[in-house]
Amino acid sequence: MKFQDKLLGTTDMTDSKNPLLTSYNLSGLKLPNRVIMAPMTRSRAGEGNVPTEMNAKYYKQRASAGLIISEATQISEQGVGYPWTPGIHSDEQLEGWKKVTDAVHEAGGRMFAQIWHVGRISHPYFHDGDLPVAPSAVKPEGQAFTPEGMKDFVEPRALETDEIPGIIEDYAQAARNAIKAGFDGVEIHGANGYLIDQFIQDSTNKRDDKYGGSVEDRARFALEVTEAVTDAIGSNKVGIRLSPSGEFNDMYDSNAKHTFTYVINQLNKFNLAYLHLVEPLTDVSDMPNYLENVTPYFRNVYEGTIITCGGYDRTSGNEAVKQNDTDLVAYAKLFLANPDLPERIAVDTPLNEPDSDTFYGGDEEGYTDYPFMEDEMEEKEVA
Ligand code: 8OZ
Repeated sequence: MKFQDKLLGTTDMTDSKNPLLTSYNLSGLKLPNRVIMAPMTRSRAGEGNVPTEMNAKYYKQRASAGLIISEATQISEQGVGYPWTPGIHSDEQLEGWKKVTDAVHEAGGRMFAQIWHVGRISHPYFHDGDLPVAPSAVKPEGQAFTPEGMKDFVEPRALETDEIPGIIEDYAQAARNAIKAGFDGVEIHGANGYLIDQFIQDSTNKRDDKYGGSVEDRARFALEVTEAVTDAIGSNKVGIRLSPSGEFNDMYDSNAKHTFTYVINQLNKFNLAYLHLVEPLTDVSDMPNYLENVTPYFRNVYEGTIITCGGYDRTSGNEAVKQNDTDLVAYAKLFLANPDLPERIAVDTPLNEPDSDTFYGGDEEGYTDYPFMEDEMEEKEVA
């Protein structure tokens, strides 16, 4: 019997040793465990930003996750900001994704697509020399990663008010495309300093139309995207990811706690599949109005399912579920390096170490060649 079947058959809410391995009803989608594969950019898509057989193999290997969330996936050409990241707007890309979702489903898994527009975190290289677009013409500190190497970020072009409905429709169309390509749902990427986050936070949104100014107006874009996407595919198939204390991609908000409390309160209206919270990756203890631990705080604000992500291991993940700080725990690097992470949590076996040299770009090395426990046991038997 495959581990996945065993797990489906044996785990229930009474698994007190490993609360992570209890099942969960995600808006009608039955998850056999609460170990979620976090979205991770791997920069290994094929020509035309089309997912490949190799990408299908990578995700299939990880099908024992309670839920796989895909790497960030562009809703349009305008939304591109990194090399070899997949899109979900062309027919070829949909065909590529169909191979991935078929492989994951065949192996007993479930998968959401993370839908993404990078906004200012891009470079004219990706736009035939045109400027990247953003809420306001505020240049990020730092450099864009291009196939020609690192290049300084540029000052983006501020979007005209009448361009915004078209971008919201691109998110909705990407969601319809995801369902067509066989995904079980979508996660709106509202985190980590990309377009939606650039609208929410006041260091990157200096607009004076209805999409900027007060927190209500800065949140408008995120909420209109959420409304369009839920109208397109149904709220039970939609999650959203936010990073309320994140500084990645040169982000800052003068009152982050207040800003995100407003956004998350508003999200309660949509009855989403989940809210996915990224814990801060930097020390924010000296930043006024920033939360050091976002998940326990927003647990008391958000009424639905929460996924938390950020540095959890087996013990702290189990503890977070047991304490009811969260419903589900997403693992990034540990899932990258351990294709059978739920099985390893079940037997409490040592974990493979992720190799950061092979995180982005390249081939099967550091992608599909991390060993399963069975491989390790066979190696021992041979030796
Ligand atoms: C690391 C490198 C490239 C992209 C994110 C999509 O932060 C990303 C990303 C992370 O959400």
